[in-house]
Amino acid sequence: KRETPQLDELEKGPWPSFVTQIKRAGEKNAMADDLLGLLETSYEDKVGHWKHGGIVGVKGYGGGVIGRYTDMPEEFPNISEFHTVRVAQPSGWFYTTDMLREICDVWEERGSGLTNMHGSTGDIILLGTTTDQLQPIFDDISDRGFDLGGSGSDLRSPSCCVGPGRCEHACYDTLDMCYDLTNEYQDEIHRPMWPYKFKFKMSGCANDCVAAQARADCSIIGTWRDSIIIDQDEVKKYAADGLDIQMDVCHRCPSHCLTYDKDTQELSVNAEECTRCMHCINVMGKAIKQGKEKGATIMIGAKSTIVKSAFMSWVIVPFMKMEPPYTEFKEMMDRIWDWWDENGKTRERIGELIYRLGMGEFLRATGIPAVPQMVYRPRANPYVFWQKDEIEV
Ligand code: SRM
Ligand code: SF4
Repeated sequence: KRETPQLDELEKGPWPSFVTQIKRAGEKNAMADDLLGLLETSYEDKVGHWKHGGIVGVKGYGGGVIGRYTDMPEEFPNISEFHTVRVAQPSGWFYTTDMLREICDVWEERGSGLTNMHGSTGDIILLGTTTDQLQPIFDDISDRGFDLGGSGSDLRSPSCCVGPGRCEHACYDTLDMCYDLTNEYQDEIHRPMWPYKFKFKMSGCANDCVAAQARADCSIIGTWRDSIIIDQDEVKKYAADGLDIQMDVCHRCPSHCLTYDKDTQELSVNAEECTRCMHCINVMGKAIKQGKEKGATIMIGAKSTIVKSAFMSWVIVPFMKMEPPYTEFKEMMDRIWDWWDENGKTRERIGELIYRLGMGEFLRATGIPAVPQMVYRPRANPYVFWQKDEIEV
């Protein structure tokens, strides 16, 4: 049995440990066992022992596999090649258990058996295989209806919230749109051709359960155009149950557009001021419903820290109907991608290009009309740092 005193420490916390899982996998898989040894060595040496190699992949695809090698191949021969395979997830991560078993069977036979369900872009991440197994893995998973996701300078696997599959807040069919865009943009996903990566994320409402606003070059956030609908009988029930409507709903409305009359127990809205943030609906879901004219707000530019800095996305279209085949949206995307492709420097994402050349230039080139909702980077940084005394343990 392999001794791993450093890694053992990581099993002692209150949460399930990835170390325990790798140990279990290591009992039957030599790659997983070598991975334990390499990780232990990394903790001893205080350096990572992974390196990038050349490009590896499968026939006809430029993305979907990330080449990984260790710099200690003599000590850990079973993971001298340890490539990651990104497999595009079904919209909203719905599977049958049979399908999951089949994926795992392929992976136990041809890889380390270790997965990351799911990676933070959304894919099924299969962690660690050798170059000669890549094509057979791809053939096996495509026989089962799966495909590789994106990596490198291409369109990354679009991802969406669970939307109408389970959630009454969904203002458009996020699952359908994610599936539709994935099929429409097969070339863009599989053939890296751009200055850098591009991500779509679809959330059915402003609760933004896939955190599109902080992570996607293009966020598609469900909303409605008309007024919220208030059911006064249900408002009275919330008041009777002890909800402090003035304090917990009106006071926390960001545009202060709600008025509550304590005597009549009636709630009213100044619809023009409502920003459709979802706060009141989250607190009083039975009494307040979204309007009837539903669609989405299109936002641009979110990304992480490399090159310029971390950006949150900002509005470019306050309201667009979101119905298949999403022609208006796709035509706009084509214009945006053309402009980015023409002008973007290597590794410059769309948000950074707009930052460099200016919003006016972007709007002129793409034909998107300027509107007051285009508040540029309403908050500049998605990271929130908590002070010690703000944390409840
Ligand atoms: Fe990422 C680079 C892994 C989601 C922003 N990311 C990398 C590299 C290639 C870095 C490296 O060489 O170690 C990692 C490849 C690891 C490997 O061997 O597989 C890597 N990123 C991942 C994954 C696998 C982490 C995870 O386990 O969840 C995620 C992809 C899984 C999937 O496909 O589902 C992953 N990366 C993200 C996200 C979150 C998201 O997509 O929602 C972000 C922030 C949003 C964004 O796109 O900015 C993200 N990864 C980055 C960046 C910074 C890019 C930037 O413009 O600021 C890099 C650095 C780079 O590209 O050079 C990066
Ligand atoms: Fe529901 Fe909105 Fe979350 Fe999607 S983002 S799952 S619609 S609450």
